[in-house]
Amino acid sequence: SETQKLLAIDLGASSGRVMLGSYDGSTIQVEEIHRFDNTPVQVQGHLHWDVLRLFQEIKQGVREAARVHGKLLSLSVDTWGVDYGFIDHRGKLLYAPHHYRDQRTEPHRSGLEELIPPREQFTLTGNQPALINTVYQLYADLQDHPSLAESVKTMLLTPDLFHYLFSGVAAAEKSIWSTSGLADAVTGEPSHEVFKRLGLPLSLIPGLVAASGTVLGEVTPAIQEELGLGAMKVIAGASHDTASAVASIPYVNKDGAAFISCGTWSLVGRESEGPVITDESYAYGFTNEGCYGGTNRVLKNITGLWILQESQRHWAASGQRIGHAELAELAAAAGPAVAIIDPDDPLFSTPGDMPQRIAEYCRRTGQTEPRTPGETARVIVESLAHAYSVAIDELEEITGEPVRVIHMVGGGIQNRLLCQLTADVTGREVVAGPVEASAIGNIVTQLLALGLVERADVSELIAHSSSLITYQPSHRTNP
Ligand code: ADP
Ligand code: LRH
Repeated sequence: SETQKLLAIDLGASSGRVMLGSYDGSTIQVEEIHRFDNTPVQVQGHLHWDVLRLFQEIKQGVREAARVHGKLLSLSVDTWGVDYGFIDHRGKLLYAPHHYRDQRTEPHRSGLEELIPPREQFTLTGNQPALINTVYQLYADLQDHPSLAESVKTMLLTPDLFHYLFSGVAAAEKSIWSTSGLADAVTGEPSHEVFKRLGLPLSLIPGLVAASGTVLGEVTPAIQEELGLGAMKVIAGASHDTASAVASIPYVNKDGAAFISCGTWSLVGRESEGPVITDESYAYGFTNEGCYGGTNRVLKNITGLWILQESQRHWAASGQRIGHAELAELAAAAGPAVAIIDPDDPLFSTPGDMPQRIAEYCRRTGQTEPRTPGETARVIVESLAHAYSVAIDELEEITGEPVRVIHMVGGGIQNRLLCQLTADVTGREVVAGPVEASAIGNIVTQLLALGLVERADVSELIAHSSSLITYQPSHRTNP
């Protein structure tokens, strides 16, 4: 049969890419068309995403794909969670969306938590309360600038914003809303209860709520002309990058499996029929988010390779440029970690001099300070493996099901040391792949939305389309 071609636009917190997916009826091939850095901008004391440049880079990739590959059926955007832009009454983006690491939320935390205490937020939404959540950001914005209630027509979470820029259709896709702290735990729809209790205008919610895998419309004629495209559909796939990544997991047996999605963040979890909302899952710091098909995943957001990325940024600023692959090798060569840090310590959550903060953490906890980039990277990677191990054990406890195999996906699995240490410290088999998990999951949800593949065939289709690496626990580094 004819090969179908479509585009996945996958935006992570550290980089974005336009990927071509080709499906010939038996295999999905994914090819990178354009990759670009995603560097936030500090302006007037606040941290923002440069979304216009991101849109420009995306368009460049779409133009290139159309030039080389001709007819493209559709595109879909998936992005990191929680952030949003405001659309005004003229239909324009009001200002560059804030980055979730911006610190304007902290002063409003207690005000919000008086209106809805954290444990109740968890019950209402299934989301673990966190300052980065949309709900904390939106509440802070409206407290700081009450006039926004008049000047804003709609708030659009990041993937919904790009879909709107491409198609003119404003929608609330369920998987991305499931990261917000503003959606109902059971229905997945924006929660009127939460909006009302916080005094947030209900009118901000987009009129259209879209399940993952909804055809929203067509790329506007103006963009078709600008980029030299034919007609092309805009699809809300699983618009949260983690939902897309999880849609790409080549499970052999879902029951005994957990996943770790490794990028800027490490997401450790497993799929479940419904949300897991108990005192235990709350106390351990788990959250519940939506999967393609309306099921749930219960997971923990662990501050992941961000700590490594920020260290690299710091070294580069002082003249020492070390790429990802090189740094992974230095960490492997450095030998066992001289210290173990808690990646979720607040010290590591905001931009800054990470190597210095790691040294500070080690002094505070009476451990040896790593000195070289290799030793520092080793501390980070080994600490992540330890954090994963704790989360996997907790996951078994809160779901009451043993975890026998861990699927690791995302850019971070190119760090083979991280995968091996994860197998060693957790004492479980690790199956690593695919690397471009979000892009592949994005393509798959589009193929499903277009009726070109069947749900039951997806795992196998992905397994035979990707190269997977298995790591056995060696017990070498087990504590
Ligand atoms: P995000 O989607 O959050 O932007 P990615 O899934 O692209 O993140 O993963 C990026 C991370 O993957 C980098 O921070 C780096 O630690 C790791 N990585 C990328 N390429 C390599 C490589 N060649 N070797 C080792 N690690 C890599
Ligand atoms: C990972 C991710 C994660 C969280 C965070 C803000 O890229 O989407 O699942 O939502 O970004």
